Parts: sequence; C-alpha cells; structure tokens
Amino acid sequence: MSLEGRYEPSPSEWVRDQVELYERTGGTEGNTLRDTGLPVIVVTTRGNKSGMIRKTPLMRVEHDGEYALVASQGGAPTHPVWYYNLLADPDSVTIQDGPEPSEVTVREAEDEERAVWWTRAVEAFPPYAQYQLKTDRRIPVFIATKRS
Ligand code: F42
Repeated sequence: MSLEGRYEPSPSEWVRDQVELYERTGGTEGNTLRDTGLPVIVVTTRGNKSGMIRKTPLMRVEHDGEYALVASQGGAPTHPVWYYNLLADPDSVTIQDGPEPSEVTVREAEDEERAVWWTRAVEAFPPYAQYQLKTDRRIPVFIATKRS
C-alpha cells in the first residue's frame, strides 16, 4: 500500500477524536458532523512537507461510487493544508466510508464538472453554500475515484 508511514494526528482535538472514534468502531460511531446527523468520511493523505500520514474527516459527498472532497474549511480565507497534500500526491490517498479504507486517486474538478459536483455537495451539506459566500477564494472540489 502506498500510504505507509508515521501517522501524525490533527492538532485540532475534535478532529483527531472523530478520526479515532471512526476508525476504532469501523465507521459505526463518529460518522456524522457533530449533532447534524450528516455523514462524514475519513480521508488519509501524505503531508506534502513532512511526508507523515494525515487524516481528515470531511463531509460525505458520494455519487456513483465517486466522492467529492470539498476544501471549504468553514469558509476560511485560505485553503486547508490537506488541499496541498492532495495536489502534491494525488495517488497516495485513501477514503474510509464504512468499515475499511479504499485507495483512491484524486483530481481537482474544473468548470462544468466542478459545477455539477458543487451542486451535489450543497445537496449533501447545505452550509457549503454559505461557506462559499463567506470567502473570496473559490472553494476547491476534488473528485476521488477508487483504484482497482
Ligand atoms: N473541512 C473541510 O474543509 N471540508 C469538510 O467537508 C469538512 C468536514 C468535516 C467533518 C467533520 C470534521 O470533524 C471536520 C471536518 N472538516 C472539514 C475539518 C477538516 O477535518 C480539517 O480539520 C480542516 O479542513 C483543516 O484542515 P488542515 O489540513 O488545514 O488541518 C490543520 C488543522 C492541520 O491538521 N494542520 C496540520 C498542522 O500540524 O498544523 C498540518 C497537516 C499537514 O498536512 N501538514 C503538511 C505536512 O507536510 O505534514 C504540510 C504543512 C504545511 O505547512 O504545508
């Protein structure tokens, strides 16, 4: 597997606690964003500077077996760090949506494809629309496809 190495948990306590609970229970607990009831996945990337393994919960935006990874960071002015990890190493990524992680390849969506996935993302998690209004940056959307 391409994603071997030392795991460095998130410095954010609620994020690392969610990852720990999700993984320990095979995705049967810790699988929603707080009390919203909306489902999350856990995305694993390789740190683009440290080379360490990073785990990031994101909202579950799925369509026909593919996933959108929305780099919203709550409408913050800058991209989350994991955005750069995905750009640097798009083949060293896994998604856990349930009991086991799957290896995926990611690519950043552009133009019409991004528009289609953005609509799906807002349907899955309506606050993304407000996050886009809060920030001048265009929120990046990656598409993750399972590797066979
Ligand atoms: N964030 C989103 O952007 N979109 C979502 O849909 C989303 C949903 C969600 C659901 C549940 C939940 O618990 C959290 C959710 N989040 C969502 C928040 C998300 O999990 C991340 O916490 C958030 O996007 C911020 O990502 P980040 O990568 O900027 O995380 C920071 C806090 C972080 O971990 N930074 C590390 C650190 O030590 O400061 C660095 C991690 C890293 O990858 N470092 C790289 C390396 O080489 O190791 C490079 C460092 C560099 O300087 O470039």
